[in-house]
Order: sequence, then C-alpha cells, then structure tokens
Amino acid sequence: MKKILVINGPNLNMLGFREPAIYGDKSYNALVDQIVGEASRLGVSVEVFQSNHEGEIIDRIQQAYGHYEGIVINPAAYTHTSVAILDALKGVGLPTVEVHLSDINSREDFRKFSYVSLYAEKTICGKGFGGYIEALEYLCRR
Ligand code: CA2
Repeated sequence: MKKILVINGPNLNMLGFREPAIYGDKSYNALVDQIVGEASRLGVSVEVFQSNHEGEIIDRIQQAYGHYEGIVINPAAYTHTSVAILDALKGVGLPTVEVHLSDINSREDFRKFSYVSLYAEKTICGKGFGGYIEALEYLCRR
C-alpha cells in the first residue's frame, strides 16, 4: 500500500476559529477526518502532521525518506520564507504536491512567491479542503 505523508504548517491548527472568509469555517480536525476518509477510499495509507515550528517540519520531511512514497505539504506562512523547507524537500527527493486553502496568487503580493513551488511537482491553490483530496488523488495515480 502506498504511504503518503501530509504536512501542515503554522497556524493551520486554528482553522475554523478565525478568518472563515479566507480559510472556511471547518476545524483542523474536520480537515484531518476528510484526508483520512479520502485516503481509505483511495486505498492509500496516510499520516497527517501539523507543526508551528519550522525545524519540526524539516525533521519530519527528513524522516519521510525511505518510509513514504509521496508528500502533500501546506507549509502555510513558511511557503513564502523557507529555503530550509525547500532544501529538505529537495534532499529527500519524494514526489511532492503543494496545497494552499486560499488562492495565494490573488492575495497580498508577499504571498505570491513560494519557495516550495520551486520543487513541488504540482501546486493546488484556492480549492479549500478539496485541494488536499486532489493532491492525494494525484499522488495515488502517479
Ligand atoms: O492558503 C493557505 O493554505 C496558506 O498556506 C495559509 C497560511 C498563509 O500564510 C499562506 O499564505 C496561505 C496561513 C494559515 C493560517 O491559518 C489560519 C486559519 C485560521 C485562523 C488563523 C490562521
């Protein structure tokens, strides 16, 4: 069975509590439930990890080497700042899909650049929770 690691970056654990107009009104647990449900429908094994700390995200990416066949990552604010996360993804070399709940291209200018996009095979933006589902389907078919 294919094993996929889903990584969510800082503040995504706050989903549903604030900014519903941008990120929707469903909770982080609802997102995890949806990802786990979709994985079982697709017949893949999934682990979902969230951290507010850049180093923990890098550790998790490094540990994925040899244990997972693909990564789905929403690096949240680190998308726009983290060369270290980009380097970690390049280092493990796993097929990676970048997901953003909102459409980062139609928001503030500082959100338009993504370091992770320089490595990710595919970037899905502005589709809410559906972006994670599309990412899992993509890695499954690949
Ligand atoms: O659209 C996305 O998924 C983002 O990765 C979300 C990040 C943002 O910095 C990126 O530019 C785009 C922010 C996640 C924060 O999520 C919150 C959710 C509810 C309340 C507060 C923050």
